[in-house]
Amino acid sequence: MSQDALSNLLQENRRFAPPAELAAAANITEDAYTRASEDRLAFWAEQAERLTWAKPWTEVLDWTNPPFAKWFVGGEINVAYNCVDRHVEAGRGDKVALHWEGEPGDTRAITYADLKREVCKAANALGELGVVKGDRVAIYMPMIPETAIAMLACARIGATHSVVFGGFSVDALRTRIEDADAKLVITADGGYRRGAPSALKPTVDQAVTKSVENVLVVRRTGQEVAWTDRDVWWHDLVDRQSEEHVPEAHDAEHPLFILYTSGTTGKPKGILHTTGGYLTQTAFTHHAVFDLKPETDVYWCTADVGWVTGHSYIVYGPLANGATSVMYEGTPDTPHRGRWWEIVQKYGVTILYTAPTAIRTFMKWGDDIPAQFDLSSLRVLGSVGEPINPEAYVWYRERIGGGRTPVVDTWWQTETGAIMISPLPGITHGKPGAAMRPLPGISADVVNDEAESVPNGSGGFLVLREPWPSMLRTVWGDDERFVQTYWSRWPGLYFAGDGAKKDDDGDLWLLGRVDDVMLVSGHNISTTEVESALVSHPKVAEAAVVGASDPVTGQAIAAFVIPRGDAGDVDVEELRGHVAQHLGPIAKPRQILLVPELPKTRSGKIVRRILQDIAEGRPTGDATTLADPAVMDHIKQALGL
Ligand code: 6R9
Repeated sequence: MSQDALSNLLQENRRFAPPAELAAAANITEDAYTRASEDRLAFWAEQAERLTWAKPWTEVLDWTNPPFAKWFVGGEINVAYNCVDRHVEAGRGDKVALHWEGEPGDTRAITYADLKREVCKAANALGELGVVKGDRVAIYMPMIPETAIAMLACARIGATHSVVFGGFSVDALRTRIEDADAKLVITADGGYRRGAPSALKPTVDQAVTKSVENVLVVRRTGQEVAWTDRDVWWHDLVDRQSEEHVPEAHDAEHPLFILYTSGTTGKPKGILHTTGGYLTQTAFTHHAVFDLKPETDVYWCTADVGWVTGHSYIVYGPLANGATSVMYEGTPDTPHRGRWWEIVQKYGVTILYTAPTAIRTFMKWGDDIPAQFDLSSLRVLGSVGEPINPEAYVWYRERIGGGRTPVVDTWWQTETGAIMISPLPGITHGKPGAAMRPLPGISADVVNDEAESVPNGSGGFLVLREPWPSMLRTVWGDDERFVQTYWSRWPGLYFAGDGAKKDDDGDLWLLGRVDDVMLVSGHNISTTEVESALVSHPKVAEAAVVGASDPVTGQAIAAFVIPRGDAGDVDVEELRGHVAQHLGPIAKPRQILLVPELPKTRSGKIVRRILQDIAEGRPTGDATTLADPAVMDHIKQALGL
């Protein structure tokens, strides 16, 4: 995105007030914003007090060497103790921490007391394998309780974990093992996906490098695995360990984990998160944004643990808060398309946190599916990963939330570690499609090319003005890249890489990655807004929009549309007219291609680069980060390529 600010095209006038009952008992009230703006550091110090520290900090923030921050300087804390032991010590050992549901229908209920035993045994097992504080451990696992147990065991002993998506290839896994110099890989024989065991161990066998001394293997599917001297079964090693393990206090800035962002170019960046600030902000935001009442809520985040959302909002935030969570291993359509709603009904889920890509898929599958289940337990719905289209927001609220539930659209990144911009369910009058305001203690802004704050009613670049507790501390092994990527565009500002606009009330709307913004006849147009206009047409299930080079307009808008129901029905001219009517003639797509699927990453983000190749008539590039590489064949087939 270059000179002129983003055109402010979309108009949305619907508003949803918080339910009175929720507002009356909300965890966070308006005064939190006031207190945080009066004294931001005192506000964060107050939030850090939710945790149990082994040694108090002497300074909240050391920002003398920006952009390298130190939070809660001198403080010492054990993350696993905070997520597990302290709840048991407080007499809540019998409370369920995880209702785990395997894809084939097997289940496990794990209480906080169970979790403590398992984490202690796993921590002792890591010790027996020679893993010590400061070592790196790669975790390549399906969605099973041992994944969370392994992460917590690492945190307990001070080993830094690097979770790699169970869907990633040999190359992706090897690069990550190598970059972090991992000493141990924790994996499983496989996991269940789409009704069948899907192997993991063979990928690890091909990906291990010199630094790896052992591979610790959980038996999940029972499938045949190759075996070497370096391999150790989890049940052989962990099961015979002592259930006692004394948690050592670690420095607030001790490295907790590395998580690689795929990025569209260059080698993946190992985003480094540390201990005290990360846990403070994940715990606070989980409490505030979801209005969590640990005694009565049943919380379910549907993300994969291999995504930052799984780290912060399946493992660390909810467990630090003593929540009861659901964890599900498999896909939403196995064995039937109502599986998620069956799970909500079965466990009485009260808070659901998922991604727009899933919501749009459910819209496509039809309203009658969720309607067959009792979803009346739900009281707060969350969204993350992409801008949520207004239509998807309203569908989610109506069809899943029965028209009662606030929808919180949460903006954040792997780099921010925790939620940064979001409505609060007891306060905010929600606007469909808007992430609304920065959370208390967070200072986000929208600026123009000159780093000037834009007035209400205009768009520009999303930036963060002040350091925050769960911010990334660096790119693993590459301080220079950390500074270059995030802090060099404008001195003193964190550049998030997203476009955003302020509406007339000053509320924030996210507009997609700035690399994806289209420049049509001199106007910056957001892919998100055109996609939302398309999705608001009753015959459109999903849409992805890219700028394709055009001799006349510089770039022209090319749209890929998944029709709802029968594609034969859809009149492409009508859709072009629909966009023009909603956003103005400048945003009318040059071409609309009807496709059966869209290329997406495992966390559900559309990979526009590949669609741009198609729109510009090139052979399509690297598809290795796609959740399902076969999608490209289906698209090409549908387009006769
Ligand atoms: C948590 C996560 C980060 C990028 C981010 C932005 C997009 C995430 C969003 C959103 C609009 C939201 N994004 N949440 N855009 N509204 N509520 O997704 O982390 O995988 O690192 O992706 O995702 O573009 O910059 P990560």
